[in-house]
Parts: sequence; structure tokens; C-alpha cells
Amino acid sequence: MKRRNFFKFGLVAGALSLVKPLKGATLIGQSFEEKANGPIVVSTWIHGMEANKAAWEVLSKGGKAIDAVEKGVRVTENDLTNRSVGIGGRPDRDGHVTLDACIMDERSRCGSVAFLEGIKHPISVARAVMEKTQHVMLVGGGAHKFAVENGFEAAKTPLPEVKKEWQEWKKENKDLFKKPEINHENHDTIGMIAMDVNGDFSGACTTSGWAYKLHGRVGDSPIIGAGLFIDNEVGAATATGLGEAIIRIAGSHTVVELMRHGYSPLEACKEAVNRIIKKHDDLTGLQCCFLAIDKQGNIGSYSVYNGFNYALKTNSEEKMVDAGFNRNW
Ligand code: SD4
Repeated sequence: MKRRNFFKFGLVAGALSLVKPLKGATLIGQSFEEKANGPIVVSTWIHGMEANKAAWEVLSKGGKAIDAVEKGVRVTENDLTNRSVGIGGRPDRDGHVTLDACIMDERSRCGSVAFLEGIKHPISVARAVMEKTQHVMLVGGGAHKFAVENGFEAAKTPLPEVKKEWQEWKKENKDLFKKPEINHENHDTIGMIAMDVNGDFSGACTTSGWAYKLHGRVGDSPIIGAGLFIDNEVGAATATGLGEAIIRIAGSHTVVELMRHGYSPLEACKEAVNRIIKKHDDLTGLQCCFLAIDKQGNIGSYSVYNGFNYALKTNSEEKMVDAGFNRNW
């Protein structure tokens, strides 16, 4: 593993800083790019560290990326202290914990569930949609029925402590749709992408979405091409942050398509973020982050604001990496 473009970025940033102060641009000496040989797993935010360990149990034994990513994100779904993924998540404004997840493999097969309540592992239901049905996406009651019929574990939501917090929130927040806070824990989806020993890609993305959202709201995370996209000829991308903005540019698909046209993962993530910035007049609270790997094992990540980081695991390294960003908050 070695950092790429260290000097290139350092010199450019250094030269720019002579002209005018850098406002949240590339930090001098930090490339925001990584490169790995052999299997790779990366996933969003700090909870990715534990999830990557589980994924690595599969990848290190020569297993398939699709099995690795499912196993990996199940760790986060299983963590009842996590307030933004799985059944420990915060509810919508009506008190329902509605879960979104999707999965995609190296053959571009994909499955997704959205607006799913009371099921412990949405990602595995998404995989079952992919493998057992002719469909890509099941939502709401239909997704729940499918999950129960296929023996997936049910769970009562919200958890009592989460319900209490929501009741307090309701008393204080009468406004229809409060803006999310940047990097607040209510925006902590896990998006995981992996390349296995055969050079094949898969990805998984799972979330309880925007805390206290409108009932019925679905974000980017279960939408193939928005929260996640794989093209085995090119690479993989996933997203986290404000789903509405990510959907508007078909974010993860855009990143993969840019890589197809020669952008590095970092450049592709940066271009996607720049498109989001261009399309919004008000960036207050609008954090969006992309994470990508290409076929050569290059890894890059970029976000609107600072504060986003991702977990990386390879044959030689296990660490958190800061993403590049456009501005400080
Ligand atoms: C959503 N993108 O529902 C998700 C939330 C998220 O980090 O990513 N949080 O909009």
C-alpha cells in the first residue's frame, strides 16, 4: 500500500496557498488516495472498522466479494447502539423505523429493500430479493411479507430508548422537516465496497436513513446507482450523506461512469461532489460523500464538507482514512 500523488497534490496545494488561502480544499501533504494489491474492503465511517473485519474473514480466505460485503454490513446492522443503521436506528417522525438496503455483485445482479420495518437484517433480505426473485426492489409491506416468508428474523422497533428520545424530539420539533446536521450521527449509513482475490467487485449499503424523516421517505441507500453501483469492468462506488442530493445526480453510478472514462476514484468522487454543489443554492447541512475503488486497486473518496472518513482493510493495512472535501463547515 502506498499513497499516490502525494507530491503532486502537495505542490499544487502549496502553489495555490501562495495565491489565496485554501478554503477546505486539499490539505497539503494529504493525497486522499490509496492503492492496494490483492483483496480490498472499504466502508463508510468508523463503524466500518468492525464491519471490515468480518468482511475480511471472507476475503482473506479467497472468498467472494458478495459474501464479504453481506457479512460485513451485517455487523453494523447487528449493533443495537447504532442509531442510523438497522433496528437500533432512529424512527421517522411518526415513530416508525424504516430501513433501506441494497446489494450488487460482479455480474451486475442486484437486490434492494426500502421502507422495510421490523426485520433485523435488511441487507440479507436485499440479497434474497436478488437471488430468489425476478425483481430488484421490494418495499414496505411487500418487502416485510417476503422477509417473513423467507424466514428472516423479525424485531420490534423502535428500541425503547430510541422511542423515548423520539418522543422528546417530537415535543420540541413541531416544524415539518428540520434540516439534518452535518456529520451528525443521524447520517451514518454503512456503504461497503470490496474487491476479492479474483478482482471481482461487490457492494452493500444499509441504513435507517434520515432520522425523523417524513413517513414514507426513501433515501439513496437502497437505490442502485445512487447509494451503490458496481460495474465489474470498471470498479465500485458507494455514497453516504443526504440521500436526496445523491439521487439527483445518480451519484454512485456517476462515479463509476467517470472512472470508466479515465477519472481516478478520487477525481470521480470529486466531480460527483462538485455536481451536487453546483445544483444546490443552499449547502447548509448538505453533506454528501462518495467512496470508490477502481479495477487497478486505486481507492479515493471525497465529500462536500470535511469530517467524512472511511475504513480500509487490505493485506497490509487496517485503518481509517480521511476523505478529501470541498469546504469546511
Ligand atoms: C439517506 N444516505 O437515507 C442516507 C443516510 C446516510 O450517512 O447516508 N447517512 O439519505
